[in-house]
Amino acid sequence: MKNLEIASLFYKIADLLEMQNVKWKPQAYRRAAQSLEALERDIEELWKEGTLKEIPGVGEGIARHIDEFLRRGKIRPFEAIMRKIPKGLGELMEIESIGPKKAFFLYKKLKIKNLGDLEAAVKRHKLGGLPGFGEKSEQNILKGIGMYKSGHERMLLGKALSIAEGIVDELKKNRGIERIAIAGSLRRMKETIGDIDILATAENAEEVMDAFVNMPDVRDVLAKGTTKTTVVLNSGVQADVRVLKDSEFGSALQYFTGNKEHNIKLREIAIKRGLKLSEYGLFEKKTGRRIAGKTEEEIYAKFGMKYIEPELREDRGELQAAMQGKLPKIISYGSAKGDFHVHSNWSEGSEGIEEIANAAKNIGYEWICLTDHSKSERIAHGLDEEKVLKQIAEIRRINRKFRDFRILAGSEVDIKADGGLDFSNEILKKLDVVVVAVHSGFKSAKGQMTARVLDGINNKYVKIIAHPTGRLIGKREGYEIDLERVFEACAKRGVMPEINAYPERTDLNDANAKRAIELGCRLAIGTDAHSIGQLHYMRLGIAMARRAWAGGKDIANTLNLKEIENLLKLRE
Ligand code: DGT
Ligand code: CA
Ligand code: CA
Repeated sequence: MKNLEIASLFYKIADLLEMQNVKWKPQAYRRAAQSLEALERDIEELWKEGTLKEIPGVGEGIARHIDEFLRRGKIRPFEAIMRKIPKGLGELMEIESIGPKKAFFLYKKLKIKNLGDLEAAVKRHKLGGLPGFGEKSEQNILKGIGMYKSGHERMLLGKALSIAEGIVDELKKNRGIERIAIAGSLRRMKETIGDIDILATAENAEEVMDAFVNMPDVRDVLAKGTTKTTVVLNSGVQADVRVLKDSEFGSALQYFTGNKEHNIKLREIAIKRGLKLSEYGLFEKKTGRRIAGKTEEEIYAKFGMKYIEPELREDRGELQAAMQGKLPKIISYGSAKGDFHVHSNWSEGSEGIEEIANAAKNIGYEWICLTDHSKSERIAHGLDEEKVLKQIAEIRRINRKFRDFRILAGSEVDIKADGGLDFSNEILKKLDVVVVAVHSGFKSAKGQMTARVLDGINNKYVKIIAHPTGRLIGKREGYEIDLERVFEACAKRGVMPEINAYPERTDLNDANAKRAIELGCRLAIGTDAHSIGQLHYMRLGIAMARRAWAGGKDIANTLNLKEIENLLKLRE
């Protein structure tokens, strides 16, 4: 699939245009890129069908670029500009405080062409005093470089998952393939992934390995054998494929799923019982007789345990719980009946309200909550009072067209620096769901930020606190905040902390979400989708909930329309 390749090209084009101060167009390219990233079908199929323009955000001009790219492998008008601008400026813009304009400025002024140049310049204090670079800039940039480096050693779950599933689909075409599964941190649905681990059984291992190394996404082959092959993909991530004996598949899957600490503990339990557990099977120590190995279930069963879901295998007490028969029944994938956090084209999303509602209905949802930004979020085209009232009316009007489905009129309302909300109670009380969030002042002191958020959630109309820590993986650490106090207040007031499922947010993360539930909170999953294609991030949100040991009851998305209306006290 060329989807991601074209998306990243469009992001690049957007940045180039922004460097040259072009208005509007950058945003259009970014929207198209977002849609392409989230597109489930192969762009080339749509191209062949002539339906490119049905992709949200793809109009005449962008469709022409896609067409040219698929025919010629490049887009002419941009080739020339790209040649003038060094490639490394792309990584400069990954640093939080540096956008396209600053990157271009640094290049013109100091000949900074890449991160290495930038790091050297900062260390020699070349940036201090330049226009647009305040006193703390150098310090922040150094920190940003550090985060970039650590962030790029690991890939976001959302991205790695679609790459790995693409590989699995491709390998499955091989007739000899019998069983195949993703293992490792990816199977545990960890928020970031070091490398991709895939296990298979096959009639002919060599054929499978040939098919693997010949995939177009493979950049380098590091090692190729009949039991294990390791490659580097175009995205820079490593992927291993192992081909195993059928009798060992379960024990290998258990072993390579990890995590390592879970495995070590389980092996210790085995030893105490006179058994030996390895990737090759579970054996009696004395006789060497194999007693399990074909499936994971039979291995855990030999220890008197129920099957432990991979998301729980993090050595957080799951083995003790399993031994005592106290494993939680965690929320299942596909059990969400709605999404609490979605943007429409009234603010920074790609599609209109009705289109989003229809897409949600097609997923099988019974409700969806639209949460465009409030007025302070100017960059994201936040709605002012007049517009928000108009939007509520529009939602009510569209709702009349649906039976057994409802669009909830929500808003993602800014908690301002003084703890006040961006809309007055007059407006808030007209909304079905008030979601509050912090979008500024990320460097505030812990006490100040905690007080600000507590003020926000203590407003009686508030139902959800979105992305409660504000972190962006690989870009920005969360702000300092006393989450214990926030969760306690949420539990008391019936405010739901969000698990924001947008891949680079994943906020709350697993550990924080687990703590929130322990303190009595119910959680709300929001995809923060900016286009219909991103609604499927729900799966990543549920993954985090599963890693937080959440049951269906702990997550409000499992409520049907009636139950949601009761919970939110919505009249018809
Ligand atoms: P990653 O790739 O860094 O996101 O994390 P994992 O968990 O996928 O780790 P990886 O790819 O190094 O290894 C896959 C699994 O193999 C790991 O979760 C557990 C198992 N494993 C690796 N090394 C060891 C080890 O030294 N001892 C044991 N017991 N298991 C190991
Ligand atoms: Ca791995
Ligand atoms: Ca590995």
